[in-house]
Amino acid sequence: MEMNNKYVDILPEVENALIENIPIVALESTIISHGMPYPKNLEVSRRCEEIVRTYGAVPAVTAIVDGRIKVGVTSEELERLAKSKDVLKVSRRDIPTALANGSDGATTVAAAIMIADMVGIRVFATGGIGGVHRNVEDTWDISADLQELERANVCVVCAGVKSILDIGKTLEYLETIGVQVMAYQTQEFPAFYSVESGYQANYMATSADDVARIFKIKMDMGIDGGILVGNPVQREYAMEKAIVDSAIEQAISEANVKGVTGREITPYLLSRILSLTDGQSLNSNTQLVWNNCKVAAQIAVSLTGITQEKEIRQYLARMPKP
Ligand code: PSU
Ligand code: MN
Repeated sequence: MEMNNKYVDILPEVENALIENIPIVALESTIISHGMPYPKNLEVSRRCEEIVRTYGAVPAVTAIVDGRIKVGVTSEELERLAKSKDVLKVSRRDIPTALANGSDGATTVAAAIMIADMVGIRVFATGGIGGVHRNVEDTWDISADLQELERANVCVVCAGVKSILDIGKTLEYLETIGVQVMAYQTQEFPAFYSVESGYQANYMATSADDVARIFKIKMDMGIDGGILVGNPVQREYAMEKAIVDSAIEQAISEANVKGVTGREITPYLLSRILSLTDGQSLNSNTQLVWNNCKVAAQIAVSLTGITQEKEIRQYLARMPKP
């Protein structure tokens, strides 16, 4: 997808990395503004950036600040996204509205990978992605994250999906839209807080190089769309299934009673699970996000080694300089 840079600010470090073919990992910001409480969210996202750097890539948090799309944020902007109560949750549909109104917006996975694809960033890390909700028959609630994976040429590293969602239906949906789902160094697609979900991934990726070489072939062939890598939480930080399940059941039934729906439901469930597990889930959430940043950076490094990324240079050449 082409983009008009009239609306986009690429941080100089990220722009330089694009020009020089230096590995980059895009990161979302809904997890910062709506997924974790302050100040833990700031601490976690700063560490995400550090980890990406440690493994040889440049981090690029995507967000909207004062109605401008940011690819890479400054330290001050990150702090504002973490602290402010006035940050919209922005998915694909919300981007033009947020820009028109000069809003601050935190990007979901959908918005983040759409933006990454526009500028030519090929690897992205998060905690968990959205998916098909459990009561989809009644609500038709399917996260826009899935459809964006059909379009954006981005490798998405996550720890699977939370069982607030219907994991089986989420995987079926991804199959229907042609998204390759890999489990990283394991057979099963992970379930965020737990290593096992009971569902096999379509492919077991043996290494970052393995993911990168497959992604490169997909790009060489012009097959649009992302690939999804499920990187399980480290066993020592996984949560006991019974504890997670009961917190999730309770959170979902509370949401039903309160009539929480639409864009509010995911943040509502995430924050309820957090308090119902006494913050225990926050620690596991934190660790798995960091682990995903590491693997994403390794994939980005591997991919950069085998790609020319001509299209990135073409994109930058198109951009009118002010
Ligand atoms: N699931 C999680 N943690 C998260 C999210 C989902 O386990 O932080 C966030 C991500 O930003 C994701 C978004 O893109 O919620 C999905 O929201 P929705 O279900 O409204 O599409
Ligand atoms: Mn939804």
